Amino acid sequence: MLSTSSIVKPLPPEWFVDHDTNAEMRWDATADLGYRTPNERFFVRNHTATPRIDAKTWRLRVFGSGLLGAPGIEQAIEFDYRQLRSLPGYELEAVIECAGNGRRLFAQQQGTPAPGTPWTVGAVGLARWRGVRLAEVLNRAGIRGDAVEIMPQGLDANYVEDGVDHGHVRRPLPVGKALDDTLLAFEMNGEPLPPDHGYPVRLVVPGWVGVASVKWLGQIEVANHSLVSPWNSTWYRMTGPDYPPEGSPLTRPAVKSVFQLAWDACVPASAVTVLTGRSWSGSAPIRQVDVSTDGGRSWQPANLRGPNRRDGWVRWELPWRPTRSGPHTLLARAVDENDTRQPDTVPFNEGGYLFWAVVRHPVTVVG
Ligand SMILES: Nc1nc2c(c(=O)[nH]1)N[C@H]1C(S)=C(S)[C@@H](COP(=O)(O)O)O[C@H]1N2
Ligand SMILES: [Mo]
Repeated sequence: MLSTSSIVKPLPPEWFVDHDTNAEMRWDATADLGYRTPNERFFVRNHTATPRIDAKTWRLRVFGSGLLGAPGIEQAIEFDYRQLRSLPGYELEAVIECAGNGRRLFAQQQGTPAPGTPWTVGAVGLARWRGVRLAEVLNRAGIRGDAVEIMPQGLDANYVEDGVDHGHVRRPLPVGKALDDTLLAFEMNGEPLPPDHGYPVRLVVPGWVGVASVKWLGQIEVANHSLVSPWNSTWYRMTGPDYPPEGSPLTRPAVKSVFQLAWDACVPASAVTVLTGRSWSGSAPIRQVDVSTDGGRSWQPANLRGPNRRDGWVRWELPWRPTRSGPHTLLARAVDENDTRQPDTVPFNEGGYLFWAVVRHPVTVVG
């Protein structure tokens, strides 16, 4: 077992790669899994450590200038766990992906390392989330027509970096997205949220970078003006020589593809191996996935399987019978229904966010 005390669930090394307070899912261990990622396999991204929260004493506080009320008096309303669970339920399936997923590839593929958790491509998972629509709660709290942004905040410990205390994890979200399809989730794949994934209640912001889906939710500020936190002003925005200095906070990641195969996997020569993988986009279903087994010289369309919806991913496969032994580079390139196609390279950004170029996956054909 890996020993990171910041995560509660077991992290067997055959399922996870240890990144200190974070745990990356190993795609090569997912061949037997269905469409959704089981809770015990789901990657964990913790700025600090998983807090243990008692649902009986837990409260969600909703407050701020974006709520109806008498002028000059701050409005605030609290919901407890039972009240929340008694509201009309809502379910959705959504991918949660860390904005830094693929960060290691800025170094490995483009020669420009970026600081931060060196994820390969396993900081992503898909679950069925059940809870209540955030719109339901905001409407009951009396959100004003001129509210602009909300700021959900976690109950985990303050995030301290290089001696600077940045406070609790919190990130502004525009009211439009909050009222559209954002969920206050208390179940993940039919079970109460596991501690590491936000128990008792987390936000799920479909199609947006993972950091928007604040875990262990304790309060939501609703404001009639725009809001700022380090999570939208310092981190989780694109900065660097190819980006305008003011930048803009990350919202939807673009298109990505992965093979469900170990890095440097061995594949038998003169036998058929069915290559399997998944592709997803933050904005639309996937139209097509092309696979190359010869380093990008020739491409063949993969067969798409099963569900293929916006906010989800699609499974695909392609049988491959290698004829030559030795090192090979596999590539998978997806295009979504908005015509967004994975590029060969992406411009560098200092945070190492949103690596969405085609991944060059090394394998060795043996025998
Ligand atoms: N309160 C809180 N919410 C959080 C985080 C955190 O550290 N604290 N990490 C965020 C980030 S960066 C990501 S990618 C997702 C990861 O969700 P998971 O750990 O359930 O996979 O949670 C987000 N919500
Ligand atoms: Mo993240």
